[in-house]
Amino acid sequence: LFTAVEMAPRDPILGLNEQFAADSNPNKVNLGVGVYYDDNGKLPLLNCVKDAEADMMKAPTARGYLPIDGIVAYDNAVKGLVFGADSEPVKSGRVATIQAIGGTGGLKVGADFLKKLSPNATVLISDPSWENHRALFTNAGFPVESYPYYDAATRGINFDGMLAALNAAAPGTIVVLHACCHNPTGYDITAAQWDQVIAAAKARNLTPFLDMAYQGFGNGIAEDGAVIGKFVEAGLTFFVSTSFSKSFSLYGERVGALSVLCENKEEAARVLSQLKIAIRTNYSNPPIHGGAVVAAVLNDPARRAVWEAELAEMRVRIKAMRQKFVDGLKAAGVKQDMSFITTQIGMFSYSGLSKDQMVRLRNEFGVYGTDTGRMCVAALNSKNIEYVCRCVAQVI
Ligand code: PLP
Ligand code: TYF
Repeated sequence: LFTAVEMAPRDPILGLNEQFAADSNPNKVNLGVGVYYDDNGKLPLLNCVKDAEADMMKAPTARGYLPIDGIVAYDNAVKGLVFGADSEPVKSGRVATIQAIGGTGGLKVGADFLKKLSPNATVLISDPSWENHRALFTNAGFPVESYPYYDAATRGINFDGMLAALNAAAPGTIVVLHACCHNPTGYDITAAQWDQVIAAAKARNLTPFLDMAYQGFGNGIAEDGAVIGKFVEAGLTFFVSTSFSKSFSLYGERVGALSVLCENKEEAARVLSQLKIAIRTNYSNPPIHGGAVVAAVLNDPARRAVWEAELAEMRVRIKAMRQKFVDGLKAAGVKQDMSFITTQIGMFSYSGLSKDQMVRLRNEFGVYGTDTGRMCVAALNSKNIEYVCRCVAQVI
């Protein structure tokens, strides 16, 4: 049966982790995968999470099946976070939200639902994008194409190209947009440019699918979420996937969500019923723990304040590391202007380094980034920054 099975290629990002683990270089630094580490190089366990879990342990409960769409208090907290607790869509009940297995699960449930709804649609993702976007929508049965995004020549966004592609897209095209902290480039479009994207989506009758994997990592929870409000204001119906992997440092608990903004409450009920079919036929219902923890934090004012402070601390530390990276590269002798690193936002920096340079960094110095030149600046810290700057300077 399996004799003809071919070896599949490794995930270009997660595969780096395996290579990193096997590297015996004592100075090695992993800037490959998008994970936030604190200044001691440790994966944080947030105090808000610890506190919620300690409370749960005081009164352990049995584990029945959750409803197909997950914990109600969790889904409601997600709605509040994404749309605003007092927003019109939440108050009028026209958001259908389900608890998903990570942000990836939210994308997958949305993709499966969309395939039934719009079987002949094409999916557009940014060029470049998180590679799993392409794989996931391809596996759901869609042709996946891309819209221009990164412009290597100007170290920025080819916004004219992006807009032209959206304006040329067939009605019904599903457009995957990074709500904030674009992965992999670190470049987000401006508020004024979002307005133009929204106008194009409206004029061309496109289906926006906002991937919000980093809410709070850019400029703040509300600031990063403001783009959702713009889509609401424009009167569009659209999809939003949420991930708490990074913002709660709960990567392995697989906590995420999918929200679909509908025309009205009755439509949202019908949409929710179809999302449940997609869930049932994939994994039946979600796991409890991660969702229960996030709900216990978001729905408790004191814990939520702790979370917001801890998230802010992560955000501020990343920004500080960006500045240190720019300064350190200069001090290490890099002549070219690297200040673009501080105009990027979120976990990643598209460094502009070539594949050859990235391979050298890995093989000669044990500094791991992706072949595309992406580095996770959220893994830099006061102990490894100087070494990384020296190594990058050498390959430049
Ligand atoms: N979308 C983007 C843009 C991401 O970078 C990630 C990263 O993990 C995800 C989705 C998936 O999130 P999760 O790990 O919660 O599935
Ligand atoms: O882009 C990243 O590094 C994160 C983590 O298949 C990730 O989003 C990477 C690859 C993948 C799943 C998650």
